[in-house]
This record gives sequence, C-alpha cells and structure tokens, in this order.
Amino acid sequence: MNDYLQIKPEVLEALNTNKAVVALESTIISHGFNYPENLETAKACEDIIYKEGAIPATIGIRNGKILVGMNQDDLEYFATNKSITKVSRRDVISTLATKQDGATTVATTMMFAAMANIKLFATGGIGGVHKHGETTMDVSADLLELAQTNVNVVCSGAKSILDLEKTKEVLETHGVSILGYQTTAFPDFYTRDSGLLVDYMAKDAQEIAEIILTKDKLKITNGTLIANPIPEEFEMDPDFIRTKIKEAIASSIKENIKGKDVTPYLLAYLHKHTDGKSVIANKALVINNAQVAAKIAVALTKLR
Ligand code: PSU
Ligand code: MN
Repeated sequence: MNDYLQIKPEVLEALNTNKAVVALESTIISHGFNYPENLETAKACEDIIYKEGAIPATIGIRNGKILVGMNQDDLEYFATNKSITKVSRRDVISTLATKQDGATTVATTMMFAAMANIKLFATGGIGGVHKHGETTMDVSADLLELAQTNVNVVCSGAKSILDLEKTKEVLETHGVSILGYQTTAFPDFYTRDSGLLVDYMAKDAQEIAEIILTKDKLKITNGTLIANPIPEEFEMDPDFIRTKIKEAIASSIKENIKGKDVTPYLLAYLHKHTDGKSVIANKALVINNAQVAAKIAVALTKLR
C-alpha cells in the first residue's frame, strides 16, 4: 500500500498526534466546476477547515500515486488539467498500475481516506440511483462504498437529478445511517428539503461525533451520511431548479449520454443554463459542508 499512498507530511503528523483531519475529493475540482471556480472552492474548503482547527486532505491520483493531502501545485494541476479522468472504484487499479492521473469521486475518496485512517470527508452531493435506475441499473458506486467503507461523509444530500427515494432505499438496505445536521429533512442539494426525512436529527457536531465513536466501538465498518442543508441565504428557487433538472435529463437522453459521463454532463448542463446561479449555490454548500465536517472531526478527537 505504501508504494501507492503518499500522505502529505502535515496530514501524517496530524493523524499520528490525534489531530482532526478532513478529506476532500478531486472529481468536484476536475469535473464538478469550471476554472477558476473549482480552484477557488477547493482553497476555500481547505481554509475553513484550518480555521476550525483541523487539517484538510484533498485526495486524488497523480502520476500513479494516491495523494492524501495536496499542495498548491497539485490543486492547480487538478483544477486546470481538463484531461484528468474521473476515477471510480473499478478504475483504481488500472490508473495506479499505469501511473496515470485520476480525479477521485466520493467512492474512491472514501476508499483512500479509509486507507489513511481519516474519518471525516466533506463534499457537495453524493451520487445515487439515477432516475429510471430500475431499468438502466445506473446506481452510483458511492452508495456501495458507503455500505462497506468506514468514512463519514458530510454532504448536502443529493441532487434531484437522482431518484432520491430509491437512493435512500439502497442506503437503508445496506445499513447506512443518514444523520441530519440540525435538520429532520433530507436536503436535495440546491434546496433544503426534498420532502424526504433523514434517519436521525443530530443537534450538533458533538452528538454526531458521539454517534461515530459508538459505531467504531462496536466495530461496525460501514460509513455514515451526514446531511447538511445548503445555508438558507443560498437556497435556490425549487420550481426554477427542478425545471432546469428536467431539461438537463431530457438533454442527456437525447444526446445518449451513458455510464460515468451522466453525472458530469448533468452538472455541466445546470451550470451552463442557470446564469451562474447554481454555481454560487454549489460553492456555498460545499464550503459549509467542509466547515461542519471540521467541527465534527475536532469533536471526535476530543472524545478519543
Ligand atoms: N454530485 C454532485 N457533484 C459532483 C458529483 C456528484 O452534485 O461533483 C461527483 C462526485 O465525485 C460523485 C460522482 O462521487 O460525481 C458520482 O458520479 P456517478 O454518478 O457516476 O457515480
Ligand atoms: Mn453511474
């Protein structure tokens, strides 16, 4: 494993001294936003994690090495190099063996965070069961990773480009708890309430840390999903965004977009067709998730 895992000294030091660490993904940098919003968001996430007293570890694959913690040059590389492919679990071994680059999704960021023993990970939204998933079988590897890998993921739910009800069913089947951060509603990314419920409403970061610690004491090895709604002032108009999502899905079907290209296609469509409004919302929620993840990570180190 050490042949492949390259943990940044600052992150390693934190891990060895029970200091809080928060993982961040790189697909969101390479495929989730355009330049320069991607770099701005990545840096703002790292900054807010430092401010909360934790250490950020942005994860990605560069030249066949799994970077756990990026420096400025790495962040810029992932933000500007548009040829970096999106690496899901199935792509990991070929990417590493052939010394290529790869942007890590929620699934692979969780995988590598677990290898480094990082417990908290912040992102925007997770992948899930796509609409018409019952016929296309398009179910994100993120869900199966949550089922088997012990990392706790702070996100703003999932975009309603997905079938959220089916997404929740798959998580339930696999025993993944959805913990609401000060909310009973399962958020749907751009808005605070999808109409569905979380499994448990946690009142603060301390309580979530206690739940995570309980899971670890019991040697339960799956992840949890911590649902943190977009800050109110950035919430989008539900009718507007739902109309745009319908348009995006119709366009993806017309263009015959399949497999791993579906999610990036839908994200790019929304960013292009909402006058930059979805980008502002997306940025705000990701940074907010980084902050909450850092608070939980700090609370967890105090309990341990
Ligand atoms: N959803 C978002 N933004 C993202 C992604 C999902 O709102 O950037 C990215 C994440 O990296 C996630 C991946 O893990 O897309 C899911 O892709 P797929 O649906 O192909 O599993
Ligand atoms: Mn898919």
